[in-house]
Amino acid sequence: MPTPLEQWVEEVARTTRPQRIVWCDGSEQQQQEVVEQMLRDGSTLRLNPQTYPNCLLHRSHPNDVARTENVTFICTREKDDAGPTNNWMSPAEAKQKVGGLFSGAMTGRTMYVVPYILGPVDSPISKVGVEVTDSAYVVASMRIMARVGKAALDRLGRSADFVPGLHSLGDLNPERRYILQFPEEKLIWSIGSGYGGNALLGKKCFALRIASWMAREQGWMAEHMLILGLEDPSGKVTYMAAAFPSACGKTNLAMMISALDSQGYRVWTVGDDIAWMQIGRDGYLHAINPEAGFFGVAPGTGPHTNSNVMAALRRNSIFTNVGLTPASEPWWEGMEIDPPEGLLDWKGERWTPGKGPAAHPNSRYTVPANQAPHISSHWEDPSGVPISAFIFGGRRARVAPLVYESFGWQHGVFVGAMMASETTAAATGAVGVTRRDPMAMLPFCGYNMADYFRHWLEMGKRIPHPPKIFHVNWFRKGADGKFLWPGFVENVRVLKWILERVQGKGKAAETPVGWVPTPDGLTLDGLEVSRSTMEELLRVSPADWTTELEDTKKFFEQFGRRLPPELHEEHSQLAQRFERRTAVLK
Ligand code: OXD
Ligand code: MN
Repeated sequence: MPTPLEQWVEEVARTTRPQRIVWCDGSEQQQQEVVEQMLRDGSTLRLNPQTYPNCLLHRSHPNDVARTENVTFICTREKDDAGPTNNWMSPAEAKQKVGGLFSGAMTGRTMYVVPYILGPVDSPISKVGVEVTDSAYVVASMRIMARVGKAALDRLGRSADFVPGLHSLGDLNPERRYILQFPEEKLIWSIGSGYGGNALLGKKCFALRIASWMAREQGWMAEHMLILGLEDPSGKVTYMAAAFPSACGKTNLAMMISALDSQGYRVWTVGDDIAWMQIGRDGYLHAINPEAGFFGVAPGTGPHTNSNVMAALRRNSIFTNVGLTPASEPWWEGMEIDPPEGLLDWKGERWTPGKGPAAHPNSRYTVPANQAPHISSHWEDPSGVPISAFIFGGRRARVAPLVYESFGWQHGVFVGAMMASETTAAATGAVGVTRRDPMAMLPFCGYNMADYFRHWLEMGKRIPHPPKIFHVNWFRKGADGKFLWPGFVENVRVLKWILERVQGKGKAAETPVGWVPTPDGLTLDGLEVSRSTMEELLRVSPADWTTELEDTKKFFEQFGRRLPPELHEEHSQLAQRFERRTAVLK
């Protein structure tokens, strides 16, 4: 009797008609065969084996360099279950329309079957997925990003408890590109793109869109959050999870070198992009990192901004759409190395000054998590790590202060729900436009976000020791358009204040938006930031917040009566707090 997995693979092969089928066992030998295939495909090169051993450079099709949210759909029977912020197609229409594109799509190609586990191999929180793909690049990348092969098959056995994901490059024509999630049947279909966020189906499609649906059904949380541990001078480690939109520095924060290392504050990495969290027996929310690797944005990463990242990616890594030096080494803007003579850009063309960036702004490195120099000794703990603080954040030139603490869980959920950020190159479309991105989940929530907010509110009632909720903004700019806060290694100063607040310490002043550090509340020794800059960084401007309140109101309106009334309540309370303050000042 074939297993449910074998039956599904057979069915897929009947439709896609590959030349051959390869079951991925996760072995090194098979990985090398996959790499050979990538090299033969012509879009991948080996990097310098002395300086970047076992590293590859992959160049994608130039039209396929970022997530394509406009062709990403949530396919639920009822449109309202996908909600107003998701693209929707009915499952029947989606299968009819896109099923045709899969027909014969793998003719003459190899079909790889990639069984994988999201989460530590022996964790009860982990889950099994299986991706079928015709892209060798996807196979090699999945082997870094998830626990692939035999361990997954062993965990699955003859069970049907896996999330199937069907992927084909198709003809890479954006007109025929679709990323489809069917959360009711826990199924993923993706065609026409080889880009990580569209094609590594364990990542955004399963670990966020499908998992967020499962999490609501089953009473846990799947979030677009990094996980880090902050060690204090006593050696105690306090864990925090932070949600920032794509390309806003999650990987850098998770892998941060601490400017306060000499004072005994250091950061341990657990995850850089996704957190799955369940209430533990101790009453704390426990988080695992479902992934096994980091798919980080390369430009802007250098030895001064993040030497941990630079050290991590010196071996066994795949670089996508970065530049290439004549020494066969990767190159990108912000690497702090002058562009060498003979540099090739991300398309493989000769780069010259003035030609634009050599590396694509969304060029990436894919690196095994265990190569992070400060990987936490608990990063594969089956029961996860207990989370004491949630941190929301975005890129805001104005409005949001450097850091503030919410007044409690319900207010914190509102803070997350009104999050906004300037868009980045991680998704196609205009860059630098401010858009609301609740909990950094706008592109990743697999269901109606009004129900998602409800789920957050309900979780708060169930967690005996809920994390405290904070908001940060590393990206505030002065009148001259320059960033006010140095960011990177210095962000630990903000984490230290958060830790102190968690411990019931930390100096703070009450403002309408929440608790903000007093000017002497942050540890600033050794840092050259003037008092007036600090004041500007921590300023809560009523005029900016009036616009913010109006914009949030409009955003909330689209959810109609489905939006939890608690959020309207929080909205009017925030408005009233500003009104009261203005009245006092008058
Ligand atoms: C990512 C993203 O790649 O959010 O993590 O786009
Ligand atoms: Mn992400």
